[in-house]
Amino acid sequence: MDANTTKVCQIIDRLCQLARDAGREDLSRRMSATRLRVVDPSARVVVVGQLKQGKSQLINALLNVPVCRMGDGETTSTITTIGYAEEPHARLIVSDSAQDVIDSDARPGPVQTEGERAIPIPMDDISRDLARAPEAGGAQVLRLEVHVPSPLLQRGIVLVDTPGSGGVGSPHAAATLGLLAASDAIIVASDVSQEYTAPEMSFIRQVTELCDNALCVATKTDLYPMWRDVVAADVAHLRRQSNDVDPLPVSSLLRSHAIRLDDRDLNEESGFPGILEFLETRVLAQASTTMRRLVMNEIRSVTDHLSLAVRPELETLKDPGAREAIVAELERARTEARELSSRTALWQQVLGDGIADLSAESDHDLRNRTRRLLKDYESRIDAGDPAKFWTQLGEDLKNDIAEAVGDNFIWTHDQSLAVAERVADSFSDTGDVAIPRLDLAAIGHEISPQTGLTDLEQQPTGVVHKVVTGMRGSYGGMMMFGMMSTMVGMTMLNPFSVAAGVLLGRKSYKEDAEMRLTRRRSEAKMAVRTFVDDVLFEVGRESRYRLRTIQRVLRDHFREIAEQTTRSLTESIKAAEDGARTQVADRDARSRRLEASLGFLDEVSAWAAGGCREHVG
Ligand SMILES: Nc1nc2c(ncn2[C@@H]2O[C@H](COP(=O)(O)OP(=O)(O)OP(=O)(O)O)[C@@H](O)[C@H]2O)c(=O)[nH]1
Ligand SMILES: [Mg+2]
Repeated sequence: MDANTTKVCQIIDRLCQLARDAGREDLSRRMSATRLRVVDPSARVVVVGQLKQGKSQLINALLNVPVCRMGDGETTSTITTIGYAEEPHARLIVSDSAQDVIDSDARPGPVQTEGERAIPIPMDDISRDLARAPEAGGAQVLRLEVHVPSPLLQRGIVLVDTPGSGGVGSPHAAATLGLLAASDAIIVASDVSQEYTAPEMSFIRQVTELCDNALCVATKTDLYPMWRDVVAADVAHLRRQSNDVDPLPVSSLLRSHAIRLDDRDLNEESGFPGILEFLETRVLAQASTTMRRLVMNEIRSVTDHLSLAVRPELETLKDPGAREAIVAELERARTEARELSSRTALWQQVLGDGIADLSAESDHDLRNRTRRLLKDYESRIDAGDPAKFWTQLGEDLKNDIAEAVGDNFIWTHDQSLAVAERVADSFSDTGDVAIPRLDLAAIGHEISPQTGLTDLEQQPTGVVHKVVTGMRGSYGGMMMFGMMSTMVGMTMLNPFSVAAGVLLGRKSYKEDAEMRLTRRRSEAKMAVRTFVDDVLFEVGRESRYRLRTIQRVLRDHFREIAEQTTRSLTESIKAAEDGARTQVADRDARSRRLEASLGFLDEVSAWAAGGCREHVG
């Protein structure tokens, strides 16, 4: 803990004590939560990409510890978080709730309050495939948490290795935009064996829209001598998309050799210093600024609450004769309290309307996107014989739908932030209102940087929907590319029936050919439409659930602020009355105590305000 952190903690501890003395457990709880953030800051960096792009080896080489399962025959099957601990240890986090099923849209509400259970796992076992570990006893494996001593992790970085996306038959393998929306930085890995593919390009676009800190790495440069050409082509693709990101060429193999041989030049050549610089100057720096601002805001707000109770009492103690002034003060406080409650009604309306509108608009947005796609695909089918390009068509549709759903997610995410801001605005007169960090992924949990991994992973929301079971998992946190098992069903549905033609005579075969083509086309269109409908249905339901959860988080957050303010005012009225009644003998001692507290509160308030200005402006 550095000197600054120690100072902040001391201040927080004293505020906690003052809050408890004043009987305000609500405020002391708020301070305790803040303290946790101060002592355990973390910036979550998620590594994503398609299958076998070298994500896991990149993490291992970065830390110089073999923490991630990797290799030709091995694959990352579980989301793995790697954080710091002096003693290496690992735990498997499994779901601990009997899923309660929502069987229809008409019965919304919290789908499940997901409990989690941690099962310690020997470090030797972390390279096993743990997705179906017997230790879990059949419960769903949510993630693997590994802790190792590493200077980089000690500074507050938590790395997250994700299963490669695009794996055939592994819909859950997709890293999710939900996970990404809740992360502090994203590293997108793609090896230099080939240029960016179309799905990778749309994914990179979505990632950069969702997260300010995105780094693209071009991996395995040692393996492909032509890597410079590939990277140049990638840059050209990115520029066409008006994306000014530059992929960073790296080689995990060279990095490992460099560390083993203690070879500086080789380390430079591996490209890893670039990743470290990214983590240092972008991720850690930004995380600490954000954290500082949040902490300062919390401290200032709690200080204000506490001063509110102390000041009136002190004033009446000093001048008990000023009855009129006291009455006026009480009146003012009461009016303020009443105003506040009318504002409360206003923000609740803003919130309710905002979410309801957003839900409808989000649905509309997705429908528009898919309608356009449907049209395109129908013209494609009409332009030829779908039997001939059916597999390709399915592949393209899968990617296009994933992109549309991803864009819809980002749009809805942005809009929900805007709703949060509007709600905060209707609060604005009551002082600084911290907008809760809208980790769409962390929703349903306490809002803190540590949470977030739980709600968004592959937890089934309890619905067993036969057709689209696969995509539900990844949509549980919105989807990326390559996730829809529905496509498996679609490719099996083959409109091209061979047997019939062989048995028919030549002439009649020719006559029938026209008819069969027409039938194939209409079957193909039907299949595409059914698929899109299934997607709309699932996504719509998931999206509504998410928005309801956002609404609940925002409502609780602002309600708490409103209640705290009302409570502070009530306490201040009471304190003023007490002050006027205090016996002359006790007055001096009480005044001295209150003055000391107030002096401290004023000082902290000014300090916190300074800190805020310093970093906000
Ligand atoms: N030569 C070379 N090979 C690499 C490098 N990075 C990864 N590989 C190889 O590429 C293969 C895949 O590496 P992983 O790290 O498992 O890739 P991944 O993206 O985590 O794969 P999944 O988790 O299955 O999606 C392994 O055989 C690695 O040895 C590199 O920098 N150089
Ligand atoms: Mg991997």
